[in-house]
Amino acid sequence: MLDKVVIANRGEIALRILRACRELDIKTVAVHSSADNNLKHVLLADETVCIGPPPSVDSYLNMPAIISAAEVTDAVGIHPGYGFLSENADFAERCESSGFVFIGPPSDAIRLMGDKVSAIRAMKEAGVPCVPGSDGPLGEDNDENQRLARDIGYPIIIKAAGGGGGRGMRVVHSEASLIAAITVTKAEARAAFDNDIVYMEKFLEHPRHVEFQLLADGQGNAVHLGERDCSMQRRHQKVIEEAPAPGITEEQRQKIGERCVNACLEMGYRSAGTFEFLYQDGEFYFIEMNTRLQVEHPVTEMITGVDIVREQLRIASGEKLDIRQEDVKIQGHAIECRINAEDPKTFMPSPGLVTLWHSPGGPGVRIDSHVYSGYKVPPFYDSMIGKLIAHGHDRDAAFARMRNALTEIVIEGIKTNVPLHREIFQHAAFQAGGTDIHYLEKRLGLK
Ligand code: MV4
Repeated sequence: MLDKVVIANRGEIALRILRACRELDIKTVAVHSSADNNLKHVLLADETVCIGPPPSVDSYLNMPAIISAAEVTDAVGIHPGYGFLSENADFAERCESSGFVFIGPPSDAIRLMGDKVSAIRAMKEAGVPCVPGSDGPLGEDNDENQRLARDIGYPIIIKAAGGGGGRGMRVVHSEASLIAAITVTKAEARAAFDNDIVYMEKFLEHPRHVEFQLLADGQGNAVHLGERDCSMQRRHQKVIEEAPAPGITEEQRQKIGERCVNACLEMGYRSAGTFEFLYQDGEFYFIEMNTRLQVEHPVTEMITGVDIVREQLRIASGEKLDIRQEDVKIQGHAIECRINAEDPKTFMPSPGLVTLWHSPGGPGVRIDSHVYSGYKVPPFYDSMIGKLIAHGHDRDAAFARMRNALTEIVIEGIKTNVPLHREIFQHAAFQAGGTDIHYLEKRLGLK
């Protein structure tokens, strides 16, 4: 097993990684910015290194500072968490070339999936169902692009190969605006990603966002841990996630899960990974793969009993997966509310001193948060300050526990989106399950 790991992240996920390390007797190094001396995992870590001033570019995105911290502490591995450098292939490569284990996939897998055109090509070859669209990048020929769009059928969407997560895309409803849309999307993509390659897909108008969790050991073994529904989102920020996805049959799960396993094996994938699909009218369409641990991984942990961070650490230390697909059993239902330090009406960030933090509890209730009474939320980073997760024997039971927990939780001193969650859990359509990616924004009156 790895002897010592640098946790190259902050907040709740840094604490989550620290806990997994402790269970495996791995020593921890918390690297942090000068704004984060009082983070819970910094207080708990075996060693700490301040790697720079508050702005992320100078600290959590500062590759030489993180690698130097690993060197001076004699660490063996580096866990990037999510966000920051977690999907930066150059960082993964620099970790490895400096002699450290990057706790994630091989850098070439990150690079392959970071380019959405090469990702889709790899998925098609592995038999993963994709959205009807251009076979690769769009060329310069306007007539040909118009023919392609007509064949696919409007509306279509133009997406940047270097984009993802909602960046660099444009919907086109008719031929009149196609050529201009391609030109503008290419220009924006060149400016944002230094890569003007774009591709075309059929635009699905009312899909759900359903994603599959994978684990692979890079030694010929891979399993899927079923799927999550992440359709409850606002401006590409997920608000509530659940597992399993309402209405997905065991047959669909095994069929799509098996294709994802196959894709992992074919590309020599290692560590945790997520296959994002759009799900509409009973069909799955792959859109992107995330090559990191995800925020919403706990809902999968709750329904499978698999500790995903523990498995990442074991795999990174060279151990084989000891979970077989037939051992993965989905038990009950889990749901997660992201708790943000923000105004529940305007969504403006609300950093500051948390004067009182009271966690809910009881059977099937889990809180992943670094916040405590007296903690000051700094203004420099993402506003997510924790996750509340409820598990039950079925969806209704999980909902009942979540409603209780949302009633019990007390956070004073800053504004949070807890009141918004309390309201959403009264929505009949959400309670019925299967609402699409536009539901929440419509209900919030933003569309
Ligand atoms: C789409 C789509 C409809 N049709 N692709 C947005 C984020 C990025 N991961 C892909 N996205 C979308 N791609 C086709 N062909 C609709 C979206 C989309 C979306 C997807 C998942 C979750 C939330 C979303 C919100 C708006 C649009």
